[in-house]
Amino acid sequence: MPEKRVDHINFEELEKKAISRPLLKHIYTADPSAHVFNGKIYIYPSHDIDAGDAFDDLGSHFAMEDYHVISMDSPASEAIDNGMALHIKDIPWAEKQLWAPDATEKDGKYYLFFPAKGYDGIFKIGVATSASPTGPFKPQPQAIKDSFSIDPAVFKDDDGCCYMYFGGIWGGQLQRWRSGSFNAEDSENPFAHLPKDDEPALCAKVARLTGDLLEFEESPRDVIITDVDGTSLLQGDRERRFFEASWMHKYNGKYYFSWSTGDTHFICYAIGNHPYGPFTYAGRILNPVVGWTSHHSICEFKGAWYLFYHDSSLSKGITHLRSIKVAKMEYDEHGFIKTIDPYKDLTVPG
Ligand code: FUB
Repeated sequence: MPEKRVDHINFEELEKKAISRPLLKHIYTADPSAHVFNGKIYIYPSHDIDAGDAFDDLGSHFAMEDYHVISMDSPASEAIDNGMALHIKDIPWAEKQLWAPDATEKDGKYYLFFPAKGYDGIFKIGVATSASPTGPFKPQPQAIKDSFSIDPAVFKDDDGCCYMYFGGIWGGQLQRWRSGSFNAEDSENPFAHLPKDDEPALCAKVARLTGDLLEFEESPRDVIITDVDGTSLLQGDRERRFFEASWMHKYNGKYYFSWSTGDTHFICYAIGNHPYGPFTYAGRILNPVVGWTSHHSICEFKGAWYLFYHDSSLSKGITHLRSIKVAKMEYDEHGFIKTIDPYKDLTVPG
């Protein structure tokens, strides 16, 4: 993961052209998963810190240790930091790197899903529960059985069934699970075990959750993304292929799967007729932001749609010190999402 160049960016100009401001300034936050519970917006972000770990292609500099839940009465109102909701020291199986989380609600109970590296250096996904959307959350003693990789996003369909979408390549280790078990060979090389450029791209994964939301009810399936002609996107199609940051939302009865293209810095989406897909590539939601990563969520509030995302403008381009933001999202008459430029008349090169 080479640092994105920032020496050419005029941050004063960027600030003026930005379409939205950081929602919080007293802490750094990223990967915002937003939901409406009881008429209020709750955001479940990563809590970025500078732990002093050197920048590398595996993302070791993302050394987060806890989660804070953020609440807002509306997308225009003040964002409230509700304090620490879960700390890594309270998760028995997890050693480090609390990356992008998500949450859902069932029968008045709240579930926080999160990735972390275990003491064996392997990313797994855990779940913690609380009676309140803001926590504190009590983690299960073990990671979810058969879970792997990073970036869980839990989607509750209209029939109440919950599906977890997850996965991320390079430091997110998804490519190490291609044979069904973890391949530890060449462990410091983030590019080892990836498909070749002319092979179908590695897919995000989806699994339906059990009724108690604590386990997978089935083996994870591939989230297949095809071009309009029905062919799978290729690994070498770096401006469109899946990298990390899965999200699912439903609009007018269709399922919209969205993701980050990682090293090309776009948020893209594809549309399907079922939570399992397949999904047809439909376009870009967000052009590149300042900072290497791009990670988002999409949430409806009072009939309008919002994109929650992050950038590194507040930290003046430091990749692992990001700030969550929100912008209004619009669809055209055919249900396609209008691409958002995070800075008016200003392109941040990938
Ligand atoms: O925040 C750590 C990692 O960076 C996330 O898990 C990825 O999606 C990327 O945003």
